[in-house]
Order: sequence, then structure tokens, then C-alpha cells
Amino acid sequence: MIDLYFAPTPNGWKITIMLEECQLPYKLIPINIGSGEQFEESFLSLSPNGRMPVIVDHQPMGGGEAVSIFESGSILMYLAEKSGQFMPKDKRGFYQVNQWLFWQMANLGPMGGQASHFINYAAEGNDYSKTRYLNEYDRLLAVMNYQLEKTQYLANDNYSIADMASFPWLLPYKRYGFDLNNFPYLKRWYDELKVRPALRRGVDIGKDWRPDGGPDQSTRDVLFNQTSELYKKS
Ligand SMILES: N[C@@H](CCC(=O)N[C@@H](CS)C(=O)NCC(=O)O)C(=O)O
Repeated sequence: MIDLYFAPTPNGWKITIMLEECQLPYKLIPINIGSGEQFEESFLSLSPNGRMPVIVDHQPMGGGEAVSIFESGSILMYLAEKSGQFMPKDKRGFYQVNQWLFWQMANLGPMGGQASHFINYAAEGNDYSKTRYLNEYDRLLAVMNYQLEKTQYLANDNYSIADMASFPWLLPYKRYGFDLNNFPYLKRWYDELKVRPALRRGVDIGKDWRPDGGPDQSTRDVLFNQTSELYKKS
């Protein structure tokens, strides 16, 4: 059995999508990032960065003690290897997927996350930052559109963990003010993926756990004022 430490956000949904797609049995362990559970010692010992998702595999490949993994891209690679699915075994295909997975982790995720922050949570008067991240998100949609004119899926013509990593970061596109009709190849990909039953099950997990009206002040204090103080031993 695989334990998944999870909160309903795009980075969490990457893993529920993959677990639903590859049908490995798993148990959800909700992490309340709004109340600061990610900084409890028991969680930091699994995820030193204080971020979810994390998995703990109690029947790891090769046997032995349970294995824990943080960082969603690394978790996706582990699950692909364990299930033998959604990551090509030949070297060419492997690195086609690998480069798009890294692209997602280094670009679409962080820039989408910052865009979300400045759209949803920042006080008025942060127009420079908001524009900066929305322009990057816009550019990254164009990168995907450029690629998807040539290939059916992000890495090549096979659905892979690179698609699963990117899809949840497209979910907020309307809220960010974008129209996918301006990115026709990306729209074709998005429309195809969003009706996959396993992907749908994955992104529906935990949707109703999110507070109506967004985070309250104590949640904002936990999420948006983190410094090295969090790591000082008392
Ligand atoms: N690069 C990390 C990012 C994970 C991440 O940022 N997780 C967020 C939720 S989407 C989190 O745990 N936030 C808690 C916090 O900000 O304190 C990954 O892909 O796993």
C-alpha cells in the first residue's frame, strides 16, 4: 500500500491522477497546509521542504523498509517505474518525457503558483509582480501550444507523466483570465485529457475540502509569512 500525504492543490492532483491512472492501491492522508501541519516534525522528516505531496511506499521496489519520496516530479517517476506505465522504457522516449516533466516542475508549476498568489491573495498595488507572472504563464501556454502542434501529447505521441504533471496547472486558466481558444493545439490536448475517467477521478479528490471564500487570516499567516524561523529548534 502507498500512503499519499495530500492536499487538494495542483501539485497534489498530479499524484492522485497518476495513482488513478496506473491503479496502484493507495491511502490518502490529508495534510492541512492551512493550519501548518506541513511543519510538524513528523511531516518534515518525510518532506524537509515542508511541502506536500509526499508518498510512503510500504512495499517498495526491491523490498526492504518503507520508502518515502517528496517532490511531485520525483513521485511521478517512482510510480511510473513501479507500475511500468506512462514513462517510456527506451532511452529516447524516456528523455522526451523527462525533459517535459522537468519543464513543468521548473516553469509551469512555479510560475503558475506565483500567478495564483498575486491573483488570489496579494494586496492591491502589486501590479508589477502580477503582470510578470501572468506574462510568464501566458508564454508557457504558448510553449505547450507550440509543442502540441507537433505531437499529440506533451512529450511525444503517448500520454505520459509529463501530461499528468501539467494538466492540473491548466485548471485555473479562466481564473487567470486566459482563453484556450487562443491556443488551439493546447485546447485540443486539454479537452481530450479532461474527459479521461481516471484523470477526472484524480482531480475531483478533495475538491470539497477547500474553504469557501478562500483562506482566512490565520491560514494566510501560515502560508504567506514563512521564514527560516520555522526551522529553529525550540
Ligand atoms: N515542487 C513541489 C511543490 C509542492 C508545493 O508547493 N506544495 C504546496 C501546495 S501546492 C504546499 O505544500 N504548500 C504548503 C505551504 O506553502 O506551506 C512539488 O512539486 O512537489
